[in-house]
Amino acid sequence: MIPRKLIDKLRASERILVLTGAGISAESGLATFRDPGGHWDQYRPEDLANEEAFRRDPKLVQGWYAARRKAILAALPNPGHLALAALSSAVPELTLVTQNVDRLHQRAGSEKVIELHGNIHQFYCIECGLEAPESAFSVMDAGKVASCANCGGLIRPAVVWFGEALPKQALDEAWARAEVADVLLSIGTSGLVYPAAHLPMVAKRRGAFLVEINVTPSALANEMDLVLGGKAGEVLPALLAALQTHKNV
Ligand code: BV8
Repeated sequence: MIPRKLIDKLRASERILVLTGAGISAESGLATFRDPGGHWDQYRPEDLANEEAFRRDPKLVQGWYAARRKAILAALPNPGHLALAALSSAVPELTLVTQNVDRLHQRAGSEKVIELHGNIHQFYCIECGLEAPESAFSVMDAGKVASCANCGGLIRPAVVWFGEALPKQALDEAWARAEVADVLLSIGTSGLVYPAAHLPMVAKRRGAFLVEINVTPSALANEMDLVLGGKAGEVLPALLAALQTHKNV
């Protein structure tokens, strides 16, 4: 299942960059965004993941994020997350950049995770910035609008919405790592959201070997040197096992 060429590339690699998307959390039972039955099935991105939509219908958007947060807290890292965490100790240097906001990589043991789109575990007041207390989640779970105890402003998730800039430090670091990567693994992402979807191109321009792991070809598949069709939770453990087997030869 794992081409020898990829094993050789990984064994010779000094710096690996991994970019993940919602697909790596699918086997933890979490909906993706654009697959059938995914988050966007019922809504369009513009309906939920942007500030105008939030201010227009805070109950809908808060309720959607609170429900996702609840599902994420009940979910467990899957073999794909765990294999990536183990991979980072099987190679000289691995940088993990994620578009996901679920923090399952961290729960799987990945230590250094660059979060391009923020995280769903923290909420804050859109007016004064005060971090929301735990009690705000029960208000949202009850279908009510949670507002700030300090100034009455609306409470929002600490994620990056459409039209919002990505965290500068995360973006700069991801770009810097892409420019020196010799292998890039793009895992479980449709490659449709920018600027995250630029990352593989940055690495490619600098000569990196690009690999995609996805159940269906993404929008970036034609740019890849190797496309491995399959579930991240199956391909990544096989990749780790193959690397460890060949390591001993
Ligand atoms: C910005 C919020 C500027 C958090 C999200 C036209 C052209 C190019 C760009 C644009 C454009 N018009 C507008 C833009 C910019 C826009 C954009 O890219 N739009 C797209 C849709 C065209 N980008 C932005 O607005 C970004 N900000 O540009 O700001 C700026 C600069 C300075 C100052 C001010 C402003 C902000 C982008 C972030 C938006 N936030 N979500 C949340 O709610 O989670 S995006 C959302 O999509 C998620 O964050 C998600 O991470 C992201 C990407 O989706 P994927 O992770 O790839 O998930 P998806 O469902 O799409 O795909 C899943 C994949 O997994 C599939 O391929 C599937 O086959 C695969 N899969 C499924 N199961 C498995 C699997 N693979 C392996 N194993 C499995 N088991």
